Amino acid sequence: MDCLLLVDLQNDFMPGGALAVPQGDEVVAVANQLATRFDFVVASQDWHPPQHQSFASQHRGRRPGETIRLRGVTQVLWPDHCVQGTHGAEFHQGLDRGRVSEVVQKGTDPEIDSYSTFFDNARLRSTGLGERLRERNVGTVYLLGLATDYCVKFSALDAASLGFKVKVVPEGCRGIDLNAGDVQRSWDELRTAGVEIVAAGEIG
Ligand code: VGL
Ligand code: ZN
Repeated sequence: MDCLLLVDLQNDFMPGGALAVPQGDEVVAVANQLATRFDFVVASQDWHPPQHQSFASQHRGRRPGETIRLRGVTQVLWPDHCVQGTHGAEFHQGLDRGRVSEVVQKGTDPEIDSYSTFFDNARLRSTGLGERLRERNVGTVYLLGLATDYCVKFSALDAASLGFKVKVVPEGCRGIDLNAGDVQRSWDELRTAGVEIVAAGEIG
C-alpha cells in the first residue's frame, strides 16, 4: 500500500496568510491531481493553541525569525499561525477533502513544536501516524506540501527513520527560506537520508 501525505495545506501558509509561504497556493492543484492516484491520502494540519510557545508573541521582546531554546531544542519563533478553530488553520478551500481519508493534527502541545507529522520536535511524543501506516501495511510514503524546509522535511526524515520508503514530490512543495539556502539544503539533507525526489508525472 502507498500513502500520500499532504503536509499543512492550510490558509495561514498560503499567500496572504499569517505565515505565508511564497507561491504556497500553487501546490494545491498538484495535491488534488496526485490524490486521485492514491487509495490512502492523509492530510496533516498544524493545529496550535493560542498560547503556543513557538509564537514570538508569547516571548517578551522577541520577534518572528529569532530563535530560543524550548525543551532542549532550538526553536524558531513564528508569527501566530494555525490557531485551532481559526480560518488560518483551515485547509485551503481548493483542496479536495473528499479524497483525504485521515487528518493528523500536530503542534497541539503548547510547550513543544511539531514540524513533523510523526513526532514532536523533541521526539517525546508520537502522533500515532507511523503506527497507523504500519497497520495498513504502507510501504511507501509520498509527500508534498508546505513548507519544504520545515514540516515537509521533518515529516519525510521521520518517515524514513521509521523504515518507510519515502518519496517527495518537488512540484508539490514550496519553502520558507528564512535563511537563504535553507530550501536547497533541505533537498540535500533529504537525499542524504535516502529520501527519493520524484516528479509528479512519474507517479502512478
Ligand atoms: C510550519 C513553521 C511553523 C510548516 C509549521 O508547516 O512547515 N512551519 N509551523
Ligand atoms: Zn506551526
